[in-house]
Amino acid sequence: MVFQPAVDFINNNDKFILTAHETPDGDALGSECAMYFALHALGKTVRIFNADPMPGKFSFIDSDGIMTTLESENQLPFDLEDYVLIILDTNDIKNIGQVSTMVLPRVKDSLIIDHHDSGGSVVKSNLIIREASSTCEILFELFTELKLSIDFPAAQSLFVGIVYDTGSFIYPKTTAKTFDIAHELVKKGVEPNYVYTKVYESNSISSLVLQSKVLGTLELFMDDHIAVQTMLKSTLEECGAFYEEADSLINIPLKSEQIRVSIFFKENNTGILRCSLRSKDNIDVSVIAQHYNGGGHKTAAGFKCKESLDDIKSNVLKMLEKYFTA
Ligand SMILES: [Mn+2]
Repeated sequence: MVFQPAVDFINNNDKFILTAHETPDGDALGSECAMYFALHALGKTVRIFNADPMPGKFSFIDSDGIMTTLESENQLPFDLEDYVLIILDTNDIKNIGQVSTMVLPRVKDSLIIDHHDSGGSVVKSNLIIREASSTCEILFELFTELKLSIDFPAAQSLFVGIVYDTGSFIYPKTTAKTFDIAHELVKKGVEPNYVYTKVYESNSISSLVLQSKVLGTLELFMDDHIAVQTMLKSTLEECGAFYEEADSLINIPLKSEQIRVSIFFKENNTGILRCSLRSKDNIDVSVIAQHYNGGGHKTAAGFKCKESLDDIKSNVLKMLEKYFTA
C-alpha cells in the first residue's frame, strides 16, 4: 500500500519539523498547515520552518501562528536530533533553501510528500503521487489512511492548497477525485467564497501597480505563440511590491488563445533570477526546466538562472522552436 511508509513514519515518531519549497505557495503552505493540525491532533510536537516568508494573504490558515522563516540556527529546537523532517510539495532537497543545510543533516529521519514530476531527491521513504492535483490532495488521502478526523482548520488548509494548485479546479491534474475531496472539505464547513476572497481578492495596491509594469514588458515570439514577461529587482523596488506578489502574473498571457507558452523571468530582492514556464496542449516545459536543474510539471515548471537573462531567453526560445516549425 502506497501510504503505508508515510503512515508508519507518522505513527512511529513524536517530534516533527515541517518544511516546503522556497517561496512557498498555496499548496506548500496549505499542506504544512494541514499536516500541522493533523499531527497536533495526534498529540505530536510540531514546528514549521521555511526558507522564505509566508505571503500575508495566506495567514488566515495559520491560525496558531506556527509558520516560521528559518534565519538562524538559534530558532531551531535544542533537541533537533530527536526530530524528524517532513518535506512537502517538492521532491528536490535543493529547493528547500537553508533547511537543507541547517535541519536535514541533523534530524533522525525524513519523509518527502509531493506530486511534482521531476526533482528526484530520495530520502528514506518518499510518498510521491505524480497524478495528484496537489500535495493537499495526497494529504487528504493520507489522513484518511491514518483514520484521522479532519477538523475545520485542517480542512480549510487542504482546500486552499487544492484551489491554488488546480487554478480553482481547472488545471490538467484536476480529476473527479479532486472534486470528491473538495466536496468532503466543504461539508466540514469550508466556505469556497471566503477562501477565494482571501487568496484572490486580498492583493495590495503595490501588487496591482507591479502587474501593470510587468505586463508592460511583454514580448511575443514564434508568431505570437510564446509570451515573455520580465520583472527586475528594480521594478519590485519601484513598486514597493513583494516578490511573491508576482506569482500569478505568468497566467495572464495564457488567456490569449494564440499563446501556448508563457515565460516569466523574475528577479527577487537579492538579485536571484528565476525563470517560470507555463504551457498549453502538448508542450512539455518541464524538460526545459530540468535542462537547467529545475523542476516541475509538464505544463508548469521553473528553474533558477545561472546564466544571463539574454542567453537563457534565446536558448529557451530555441528549445521551444520545434513546436512551432512544422
Ligand atoms: Mn503543489
